[in-house]
Amino acid sequence: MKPIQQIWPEPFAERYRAAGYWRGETFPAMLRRQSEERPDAVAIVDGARRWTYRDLHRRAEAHAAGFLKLGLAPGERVLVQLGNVAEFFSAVFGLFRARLVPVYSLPAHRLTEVVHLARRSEAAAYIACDDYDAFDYRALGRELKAEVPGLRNVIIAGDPQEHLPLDGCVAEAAGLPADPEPSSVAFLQISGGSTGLPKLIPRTHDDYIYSCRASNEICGVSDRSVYLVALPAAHNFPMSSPGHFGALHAGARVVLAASANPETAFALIERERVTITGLVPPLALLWMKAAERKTHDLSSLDVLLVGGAKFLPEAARRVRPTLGCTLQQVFGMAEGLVNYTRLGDPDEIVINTQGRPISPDDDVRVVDDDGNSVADGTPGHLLARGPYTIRAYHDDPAANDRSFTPDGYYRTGDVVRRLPGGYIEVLGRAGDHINRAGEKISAEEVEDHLLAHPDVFDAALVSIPDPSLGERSCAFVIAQKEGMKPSTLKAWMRQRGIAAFKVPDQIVFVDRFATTAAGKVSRKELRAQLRDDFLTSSRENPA
Ligand code: AMP
Ligand code: DBH
Repeated sequence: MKPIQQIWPEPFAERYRAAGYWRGETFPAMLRRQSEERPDAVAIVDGARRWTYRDLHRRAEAHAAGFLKLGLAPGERVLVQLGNVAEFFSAVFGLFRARLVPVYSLPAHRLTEVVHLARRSEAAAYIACDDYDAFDYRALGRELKAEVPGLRNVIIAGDPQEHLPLDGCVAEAAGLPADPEPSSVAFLQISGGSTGLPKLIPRTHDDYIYSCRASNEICGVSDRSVYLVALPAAHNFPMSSPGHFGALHAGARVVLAASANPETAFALIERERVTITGLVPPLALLWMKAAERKTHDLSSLDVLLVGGAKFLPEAARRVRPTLGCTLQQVFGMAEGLVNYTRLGDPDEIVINTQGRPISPDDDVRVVDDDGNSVADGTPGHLLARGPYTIRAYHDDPAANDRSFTPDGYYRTGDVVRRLPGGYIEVLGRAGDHINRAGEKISAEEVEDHLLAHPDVFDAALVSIPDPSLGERSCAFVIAQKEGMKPSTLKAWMRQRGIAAFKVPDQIVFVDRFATTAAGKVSRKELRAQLRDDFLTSSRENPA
């Protein structure tokens, strides 16, 4: 088994400890502390289920012992693909307590993604819901086990069929190992990434808890807060910005929404007196529109965080008038760096910028193509290093070479402008990925799938501006045969076992791709050119 680690050079680690960012806290210790300080406070609300901090702690301890009894050994990795259900928390805190390492997968992932994550992390077990959002994860678990021989156990929340029931993975908590080291990796988070399949991001207890704790301060989260998890719980944004882990760190209440649609979410806001939540821009637009009908009492909502993709100023301006709460823009990434507009910031800042970094020790640089710093106000590539930004992905030397500078900065891939006060405006990105409503899609990965079709000669995937999604994906395809239809190719993509958000929104068949005089064109240039041609021609022919 390859070791999992995340190492900052010692002088940096020393400074982060001395400055009080890394305090030696761990996730198991955090939950134990809450269960002692506020045993009867409600920690998790999932439909009619309400778990107090004591309940959550007891369940996590019992699972920790149960997982070890199954034969899972401390240090082993466990792929977790649970929806927004209470079991996400008992299972993940159980894994932390047993020194097992959760690897997060999103509910939208299908066989291709889970096989990749399980192989790359060398996962020994898989934990999923029986059925979630009309998809049967038991069948997925069956296929996964067949594909990845090292994966020994499939554990299911709900009706397990032939698999192991999560409910049954419990044992007497006596004899559990000591808490993990604060500097050890707590879990593998995943990156949407711009090339290929998701990359694995090792985050330590120290660094991640710091980002949650500091986010709480910036977003005003206290033990009186109620945080609604509207986005998928495994995503870095609702997990840490300030997210459900931030909320639990503060002793607040976490309310789980099975769907982020306004009908479901508004009813929960009213019932649970939700004070804070986070959304991607297309959902924020939907909520603002739905709120005009005033069907529910949203008066408890203090703060709405919007991020994951650019929230346009015109939309940002409408948050307070429609939803009656304060907007915080958040620009973050699973690799670390998170920026927020602050609660007291003037409207101009909140509406027009994506915020400024959490930490005084977030070292951000904006550079030109040659790596030289550019003046404030000038667009450039954003680089970051700091007390909660990783220095390396897990087991991916090629990505590490591309994504980190020799002196340890993470190349975010984002093109930004730095404004007075250190605020950042996101202008776009350098890499070829599509940011579809906050879901990052790698052009390369989808092109690879398209090329696997026997009648596809070549394919290029590009992003097209979209009024509701922000961006949608458009595949330009050269077919080998006449008469192929976009709907047939889409249907074929859908059954390839990939997350549905990766299926191109639009497919345009073309006869050939233009090449330069030398007969060569990089895929990057090709995509840019196809996109520009498409946008120009659709302006000329608005039909
Ligand atoms: P990931 O690496 O999958 O966690 O995705 C992080 C990326 O999402 C960032 O590098 C940005 O490209 C994008 N992103 C996140 N928040 C924002 C935002 N508020 N505005 C624009 N882009 C964002
Ligand atoms: O898009 C993201 O990955 C993201 C957005 C906002 C994120 O990871 C975060 C806040 O922490």
